[in-house]
Amino acid sequence: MKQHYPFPLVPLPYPYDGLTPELSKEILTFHHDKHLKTYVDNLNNLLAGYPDLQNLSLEDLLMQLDSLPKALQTGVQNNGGGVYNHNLYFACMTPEKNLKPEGELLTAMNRDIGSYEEFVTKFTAAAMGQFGSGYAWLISKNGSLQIINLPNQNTPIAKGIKPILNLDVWEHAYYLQYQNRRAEYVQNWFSLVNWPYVSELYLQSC
Ligand code: MN3
Repeated sequence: MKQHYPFPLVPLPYPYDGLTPELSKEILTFHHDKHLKTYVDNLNNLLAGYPDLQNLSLEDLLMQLDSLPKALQTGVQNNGGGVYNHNLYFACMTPEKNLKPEGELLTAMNRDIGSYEEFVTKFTAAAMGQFGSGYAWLISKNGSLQIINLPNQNTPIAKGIKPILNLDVWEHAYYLQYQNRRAEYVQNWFSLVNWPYVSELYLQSC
């Protein structure tokens, strides 16, 4: 994720039909090729006229929102956040179903959240409690785990907090398959989580 301008459309790390039946090929195709691509294109268009910002990574742009030119701040927050958040969301899923957290991540989860089962309950509550569009997040503050939710394309990285897992609950993430049944989408998503990858991000955050 240490790319800079022009930001690429990062390919899905699995085939478009790799997450069926929990997420249909149609959803993943629209979500990646249309929604994410739009954020990438918008971000690149925004930065096209600012050569001095073109060497900054996405993380740096998002962490320095307040020091960017005023005309860019909202656009980078929405579109830069859109790119960062989607890249994490897609990377945190895998066709290898029903994995569970292990090792140091599980130890931290048991200590800070209670258990894996408690994690599922609380993360579901965060995802369901996000009114309108946004994400549920698992964040690590120097190794200490916390569950939060944020609206729109806001991202914890803007506050210098390392996110290690997120769940997109914008309607575009599930509507084509689940219509208004966000709860069913959230429930099914847990079986897709790429816990080995989340563990890697967790260890980097400590
Ligand atoms: Mn989305």
